[in-house]
Amino acid sequence: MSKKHLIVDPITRIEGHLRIEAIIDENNTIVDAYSSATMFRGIEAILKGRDPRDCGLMAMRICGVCTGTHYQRSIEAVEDAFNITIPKNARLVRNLIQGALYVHDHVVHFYHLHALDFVDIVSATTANPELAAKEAKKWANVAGVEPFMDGTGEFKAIQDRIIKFVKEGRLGIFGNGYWGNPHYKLTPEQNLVGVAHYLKALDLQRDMAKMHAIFGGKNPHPQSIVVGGVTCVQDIKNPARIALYKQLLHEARAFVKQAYLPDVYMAGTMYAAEATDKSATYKGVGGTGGGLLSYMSYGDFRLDDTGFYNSNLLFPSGIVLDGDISKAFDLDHNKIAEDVTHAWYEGDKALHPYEGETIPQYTGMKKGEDGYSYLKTDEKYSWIKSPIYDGRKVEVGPLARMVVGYVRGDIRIKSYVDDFLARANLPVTVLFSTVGRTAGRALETSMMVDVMEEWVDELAVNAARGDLSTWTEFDFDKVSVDAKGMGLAEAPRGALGHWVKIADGKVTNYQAVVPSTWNAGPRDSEGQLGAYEASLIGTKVANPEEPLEIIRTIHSFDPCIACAVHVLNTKGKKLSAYKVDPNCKI
Ligand code: NFE
Ligand code: MG
Repeated sequence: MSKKHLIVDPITRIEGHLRIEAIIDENNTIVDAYSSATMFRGIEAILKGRDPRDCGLMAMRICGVCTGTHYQRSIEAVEDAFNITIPKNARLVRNLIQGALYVHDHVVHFYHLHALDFVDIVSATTANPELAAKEAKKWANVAGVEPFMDGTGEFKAIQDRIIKFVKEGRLGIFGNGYWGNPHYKLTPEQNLVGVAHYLKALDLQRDMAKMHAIFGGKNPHPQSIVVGGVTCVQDIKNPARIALYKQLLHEARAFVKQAYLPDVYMAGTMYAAEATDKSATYKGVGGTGGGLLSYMSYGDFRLDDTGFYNSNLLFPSGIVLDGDISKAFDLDHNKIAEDVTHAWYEGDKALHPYEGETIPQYTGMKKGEDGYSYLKTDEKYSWIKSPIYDGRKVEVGPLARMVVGYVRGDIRIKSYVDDFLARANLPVTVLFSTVGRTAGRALETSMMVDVMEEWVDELAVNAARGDLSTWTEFDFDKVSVDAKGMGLAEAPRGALGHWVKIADGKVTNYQAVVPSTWNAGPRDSEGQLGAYEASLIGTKVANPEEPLEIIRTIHSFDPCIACAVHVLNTKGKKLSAYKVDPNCKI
């Protein structure tokens, strides 16, 4: 039998549009894979010619998911250009806004975008609710806590709701799952636990959005961050606002510790065989979905006020290569470049983001003999560029942050990772897998809800002492000489950089290289696979008609293609023209 060409397009339950083409052999094992962003869109172009103080508000419209992250990175790039440092309150508030985003984003990802790759919702209808309650208690106890949900009655009520939906054929958004696929490994009771927490997480994510808005002003796009600090001094002064933040954080913490983490122990254990299956890896370490095994973190969440690039960080920066956890390399931003050999843009050499160009050059798809359109994988095949670090492809994201922190010997990160592995009785190499990527995100969330309690207390104490400073005054006309700056830190999905060049008080070049660009990018000029592509190699697909394994691994990165694709035209060529009529009546 010859090789088969499998296409998953679009991959759903993500932000944006993503197409995966995978080549499977006669054993249904993936031997090659291509990741393609199929839409062209952009924000960076409209930043050119603007006042740099306005960039943040526009740059954050790159995405509606990781919103405040682009906002903050953009503001930091301008602060870096002008050498502006921010007051302590501003640092803490920014940490609290970002922290709320991380918790919101990771919980939504695990339950609403990813859980149904592990949890078979239809199987939950046959569960025994009493045993499900026991199962929930068992995994909570593994995590060292009591379960989030009360017990049998609550599980029964949720099961009755699902049975009703299934009987009436009203599965709604759950209607198109690959229910019954042999690569679903949980028992009916475990599936019921997963579905029950899925529904609980819907409430939680609403509260996390509120938390984000307390200091951010609103959600999804906050508005209280400005060059030099933050504007929410009234919220810092008001003990009731701080108390509300703490209360919502308390609720989030309970869910993360008593539902999310236990569910990750449960899934991690039930899917451990995949996570440690060496035959399914790209480079022979870890297990299914491991992929590149090279990780990069720019580092983030400043823990003191010694300056943007000098502070101690919650997530250390660094690079770990080829799954070698004996050493981490220091990050040198000069080694970052974007290659467009296989992306639909003009250009013949990899460029540093300060010099970045984005000139579209769409070369289309090819028609197969079967009449379907296929990517021209030898040529250009994606709207996402291919970022490289020192000529290497790397993975970014929560797992990368955990691995880099772990290898750096960061005490806090090491304690969360070691505790997880000890309780689950798993080796550290289990992290190099699809399940490990998902566990890494849960560990990060667990750490985040703990450290955010420290930050909010620090803020309350500082305000109570009378320090209400939130902004560093500067004279724009004096500082705004020709300058360039970068905001290099982290977003929920990984390393995020914004680079800005300024002349005569106006932006002359702007470039963002985002986490999903690093992970979802196509091959580079050397033919090195992107992180998504590499992660699929060696995976066995139980039923090619139902590519559950492909979706599961790609989802473990939490793709955001809206973020990954931007337009920038450094030559000032007109890309399109829009006329907005403010008096238009619809
Ligand atoms: Ni659109 Fe994003 C995050 C950024 S993308 S969600 O996290 O930056 O990869
Ligand atoms: Mg870009």
